[in-house]
Amino acid sequence: MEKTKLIFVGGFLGAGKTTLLWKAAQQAMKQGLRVGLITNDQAPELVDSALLSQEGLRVAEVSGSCFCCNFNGFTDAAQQIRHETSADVIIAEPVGSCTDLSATILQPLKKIWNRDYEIAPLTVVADPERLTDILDGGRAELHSDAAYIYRKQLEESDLILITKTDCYPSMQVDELKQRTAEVFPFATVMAASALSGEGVGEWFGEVFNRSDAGKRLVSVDYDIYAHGEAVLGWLNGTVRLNGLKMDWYEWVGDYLHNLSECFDSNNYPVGHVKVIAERDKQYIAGNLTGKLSTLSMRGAIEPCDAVQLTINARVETSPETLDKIVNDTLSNSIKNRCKAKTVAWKYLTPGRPNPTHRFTEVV
Ligand SMILES: Nc1nc2c(ncn2[C@@H]2O[C@H](COP(=O)(O)OP(=O)(O)O)[C@@H](O)[C@H]2O)c(=O)[nH]1
Ligand SMILES: [Mg+2]
Repeated sequence: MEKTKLIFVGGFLGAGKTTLLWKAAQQAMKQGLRVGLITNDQAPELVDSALLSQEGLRVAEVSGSCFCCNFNGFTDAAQQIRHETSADVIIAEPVGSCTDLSATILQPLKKIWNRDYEIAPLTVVADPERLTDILDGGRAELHSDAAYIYRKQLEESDLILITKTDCYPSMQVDELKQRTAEVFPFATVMAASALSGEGVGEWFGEVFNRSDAGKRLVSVDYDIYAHGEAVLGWLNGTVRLNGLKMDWYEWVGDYLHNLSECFDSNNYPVGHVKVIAERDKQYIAGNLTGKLSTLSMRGAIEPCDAVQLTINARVETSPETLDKIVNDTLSNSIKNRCKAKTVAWKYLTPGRPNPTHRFTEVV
């Protein structure tokens, strides 16, 4: 069996990783490639997996721990996809608050799994607004330790992909590319819109054809890293909503709007809040990647009386407070309209990262 190309797409929460996976997988399949995807989170009930599966893609999930701290969970998932589908390429999305991937994932893969996988350059996806603020020496509205993680992700990248280019004039994108290349001269800098697809093929071609992965190791202070992750409350939940025939697009929009107002008014910075409402093959997905102005929605469900709603929230507040806000807002939003039955519900603070491997030399 041929080697499978393994492409990692890192980058901070809300940067556009999952959307890129989805668009790149669609384009690659059109070229006749067999594609598998791997998502990752600290807890089960992933919106990303639900969303990608809704698109008919082969998705494996490593949940309960990040790839770095459960390296064998990652390789098990990759092996499963490789053997079930004879995948030509697997695209994997590590947790958005993870860094030090070169030392903890790429080097061990190059050393131990060289027979089965050819590793692509480590891509780090960056949202233009947050990236600009970081280049300006700011914190992108994040806690300083979370901003530290953001910078480390960029520092260790082989390739920085500026995303969401459809939202900005091309001159502004070109300027940002140039500034990024000056600050991170070792990385290839590219730009794309995963939403429109522009630039995605070029990025995919670049990483698919290159195998200079994890060219550098960066020094990461695990105390700051651990604290940068621990300032975020983490909540993953799934509920079944039953009610009268509802306009679910409007309901999901109202719910996210109310949640966002609550986070903003309390000054709890949002890493990423995403929800997906599913009914058979139909879905509505909603996202917040910062303040209320970042709210976006897509998809459609015909009016019906029951959906399954999955919520993933990473917000700078305690998990208990996050749980209370998400729950109270849910209760207020469904009042007199429908009933909620909990399928799964978990809130936590990520533990201190404790990688399975941490190489100190480039392989
Ligand atoms: N306009 C625009 N929005 C995007 C693009 N890529 C992602 N997004 C939006 O950014 C938000 C976060 O995207 P997601 O892929 O879930 O980010 P992740 O947390 O890095 O996986 C969602 O609302 C997406 O719809 C893009 O290229 N253009
Ligand atoms: Mg994602």
